[in-house]
Amino acid sequence: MEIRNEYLNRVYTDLSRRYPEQKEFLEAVAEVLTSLVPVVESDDSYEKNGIIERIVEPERAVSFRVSWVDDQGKVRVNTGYRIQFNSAIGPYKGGLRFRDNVTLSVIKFLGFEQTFKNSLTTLPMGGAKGGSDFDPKGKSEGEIMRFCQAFMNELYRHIGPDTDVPAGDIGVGGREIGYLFGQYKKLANNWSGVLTGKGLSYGGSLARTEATGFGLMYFASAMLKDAGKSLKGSTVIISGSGNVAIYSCQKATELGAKVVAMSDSNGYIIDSNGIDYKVIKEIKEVKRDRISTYVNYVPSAKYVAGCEGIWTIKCDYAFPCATQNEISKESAETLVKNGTKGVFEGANMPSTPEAIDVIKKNGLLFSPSKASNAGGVAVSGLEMSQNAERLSWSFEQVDDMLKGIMEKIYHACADAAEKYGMPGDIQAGANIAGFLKVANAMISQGIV
Ligand code: NDP
Ligand code: 2IT
Repeated sequence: MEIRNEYLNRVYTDLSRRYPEQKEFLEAVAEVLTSLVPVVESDDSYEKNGIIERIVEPERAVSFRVSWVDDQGKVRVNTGYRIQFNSAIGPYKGGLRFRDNVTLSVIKFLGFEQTFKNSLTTLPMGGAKGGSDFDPKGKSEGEIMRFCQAFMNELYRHIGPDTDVPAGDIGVGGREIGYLFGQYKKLANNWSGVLTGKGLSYGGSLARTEATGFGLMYFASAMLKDAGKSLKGSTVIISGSGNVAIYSCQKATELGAKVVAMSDSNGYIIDSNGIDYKVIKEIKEVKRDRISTYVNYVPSAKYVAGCEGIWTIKCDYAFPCATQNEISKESAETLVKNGTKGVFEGANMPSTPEAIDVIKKNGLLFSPSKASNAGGVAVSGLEMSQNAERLSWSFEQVDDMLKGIMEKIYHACADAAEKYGMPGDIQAGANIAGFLKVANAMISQGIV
């Protein structure tokens, strides 16, 4: 990996030497630094202030033991993480991921990305991420509650409503946030909006559950509008069937698109009549079952085992909403061959760098995750505002603000791309616009 600027390349090479095993983290850093070439070349204050060296190093990284007891009475141990990446523009903010493939590299990549994403939201939030290699799937309610409590027993000393405000991500939804919040409140002996994505009866914001998926479709609509296109009447694939995918499916359907395929980590379903998002909600949110059971509700649909095959289905627009690196170079080539006109990322870093290359070189529209999935954390920011003023806003009010924020993000990315000589490159525009606000705040605050 060679970045075409001596300063950026030097920082990246040094980082690769220090963390050779952190593949996901290095991939995320390379992606951002590559876009910053015209920025550091047009203004030497970033190099003079050591901004790139500082922005790739987390301000604080905590790793801790999480001990808990399973239903058989056996002691279990997992690793917990909280990476507080950057607090230049606001308190650390970002989700918690509970999944067996969580490593330090995964959490660092997510925390790094979160810093720029949160900057794009226009709200005052720094970047962080955390989680554990614990997977709630297949665990009992009691086991999940005890794990969340054990996790919070350590995490609580590192967070606070003006310090660091975690939320959900893969494997952490409303149920887990409830248990984490309950334990925080008990330990800290104070009620504060220290987590977002809370239940509506205890400080949660209306529209937070829907926000990432709805926001993704608002972003795609703004980008399509600029290109003289629309979701209406189009055919769409959405990978995953979790929080982001479900509400992407709902909003895409409401906007007149037909969602023909969705997946989980075991396989995917095809419903050429358009997937019924209410059935997916029932399967995933109520029954916590596998997507294969969709065919029991809609017998005309088809289930195929294995998840990468979802990208072989013909569609106008693809929305990867499951996990990192889920679209390989080969899958991207298949999408191109099938006449796909755009890829809009809902998951964090779902396309490999090689896949992005294929997508962009073939002239498809492409929106990077840090811009198009920022709706979730944006509404988390609105939840923090509501908690701070001890009020709650209506669904319509929050949804309207979300739509406005997503449109603003799209235009900020498009404008930055244009200004730095890469018109239409929303990936570069997102990295540049996200970076500038954080970097300029860091310069103003001195070497800390
Ligand atoms: P959920 O846990 O609700 O859902 C995750 C979905 O992705 C499930 O359908 C899961 O399948 C599938 N999945 C997970 N890992 C894999 C894998 N290795 N291969 C194939 N499928 C997989 O998570 P979210 O919907 O919240 O998160 C999805 C993505 O969106 C993540 O990248 C997350 O970082 C990102 N994101 C989430 C936000 C939020 O507000 N929740 C905000 C912005 C981004 P299974 O059921 O089999 O596990
Ligand atoms: O990746 C993300 O932006 C999230 N998981 C949401 C984070 C948040 O704080 O709401």
